[in-house]
Amino acid sequence: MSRTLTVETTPYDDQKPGTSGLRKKVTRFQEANYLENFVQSIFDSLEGFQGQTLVVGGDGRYHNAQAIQTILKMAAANGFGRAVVGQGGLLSTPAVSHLIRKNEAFGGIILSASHNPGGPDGDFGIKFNAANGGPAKESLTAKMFARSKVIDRYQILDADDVDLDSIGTSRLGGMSVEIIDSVADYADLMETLFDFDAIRTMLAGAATLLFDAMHAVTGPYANEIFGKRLGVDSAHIINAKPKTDFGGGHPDPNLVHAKTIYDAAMKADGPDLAAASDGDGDRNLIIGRGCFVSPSDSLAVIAANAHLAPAHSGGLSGVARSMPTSAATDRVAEAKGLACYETPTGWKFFGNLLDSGDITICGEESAGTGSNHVREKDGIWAVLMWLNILAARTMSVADIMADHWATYGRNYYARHDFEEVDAESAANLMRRLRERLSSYPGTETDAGRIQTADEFSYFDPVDESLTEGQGIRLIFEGGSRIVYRLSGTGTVGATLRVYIERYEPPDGELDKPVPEALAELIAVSRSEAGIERFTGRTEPDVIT
Ligand code: G16
Repeated sequence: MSRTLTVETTPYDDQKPGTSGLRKKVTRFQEANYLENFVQSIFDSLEGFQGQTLVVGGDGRYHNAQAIQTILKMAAANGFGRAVVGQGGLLSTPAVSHLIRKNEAFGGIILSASHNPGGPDGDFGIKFNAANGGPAKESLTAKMFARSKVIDRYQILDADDVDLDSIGTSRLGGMSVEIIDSVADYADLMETLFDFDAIRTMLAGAATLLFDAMHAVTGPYANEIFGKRLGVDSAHIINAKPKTDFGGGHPDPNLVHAKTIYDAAMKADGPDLAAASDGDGDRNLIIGRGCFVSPSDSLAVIAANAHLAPAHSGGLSGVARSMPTSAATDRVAEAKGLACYETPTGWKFFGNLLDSGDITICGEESAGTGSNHVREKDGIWAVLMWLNILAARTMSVADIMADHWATYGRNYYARHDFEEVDAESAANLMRRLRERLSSYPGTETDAGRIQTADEFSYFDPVDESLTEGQGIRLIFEGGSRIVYRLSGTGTVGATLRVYIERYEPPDGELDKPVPEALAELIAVSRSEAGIERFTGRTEPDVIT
């Protein structure tokens, strides 16, 4: 017989959810009651979940399975009626979003630190997604944080662990626990959205896909969808076995950490499409033969071509991008007469617009693209969308990009990350920029005259909430921009992100190397913010 225990605890002061949930070192999460405190703070911030369904899963990183056992016992003790859990504790973030919606669940708990490294010394993370399948809104995460600061007890069932590996239903106190196939429901959803016949036919011909699952959660999804359902040779789905430490790698689908597929794609006989996803399967990397597609451009191309996929054959209702994402998508929206929204960084800000039907497609510069099929960004979805576009247009990725820029112009774009800088120095840098905002308009720089300068805030047209302090923008005459903001996903010090963008019209020079096209703006981005003075850094750690 299991019984409910009420355990006394003391608060931690660092459980403020960031851009996407609470992310800390694994070792922090292993401290006494650290996870329990946060889970109870989630439950204490929710109302009306008694007897309801909770979806639980994670990206398989170190500590995933132990954390799930704790969460299930706490969910049972707190009165949930049913838990739906991916086999082995594995569920990609978009799959959780889909399962919440499909099961009409109260919500879900996702365990992931996304693209951050895993293993005993790596990172861990936890977030709550609501009944719409999307990440908790700011108002709810604020409640969780407030609760975490005063929490003094939590409830947990004193019971044996659940067998996470065997599909089937068991009981945990008054709660039923269903262990389900991690992939099947999600794969079925994908088949309803895209023209699998056309993609299969294309891939059975000369066209090739190379997919890197980075030893993270998308391996089983890629094997089922690309392998079994679309006929891709298993040799072309690499690093497909999920590992608790991602094979010692860094599951960030960028040109540094997915270098193998980048190198393959740059060869004359490389794959037509090389792609990767991250730790929890929501980010994507798209590379054509000889042609890297930036996430901002990928969003714009998808907005321009989504009607070629069955799910969007009737057209789009509108599109949205996060503020630091380039304005390439705005050009498409303008040409097609679509509403276009600019939101703060964080997928949670797209939720209301997707729920209200104001937008169908959205995306971010941070390798995220998605649609109204779920309420998370979706890596496999983005790859399938590109495959669908390639199958319909029978053009190479490079030709699609050239055609896109010739139609809409090109937004040259780069993001420079200064990682693990001293948090106070980074805050001072931002404060100084903020203080100087009113003096910027009219200032002449080597990159042109600054027209406006502001700190981005967002008024949500659906729930009328206001979110302030979302990044400093210097906007130049002609539309060039420099944006500064501090990341909300790091676990050590602060990460300063500098986003640099310049628009080149369709009849301009469209094929310059990006660093050359942005050279003057990059120099101004460093000097105006005093990056070296505040951070001691002369060059960014990562450029994407
Ligand atoms: C999360 C959020 C994204 C955000 C990204 C980067 O992604 O879901 O919306 O763009 O972090 O955020 P920041 O610039 O604050 O580090 P993921 O894939 O890490 O969950």
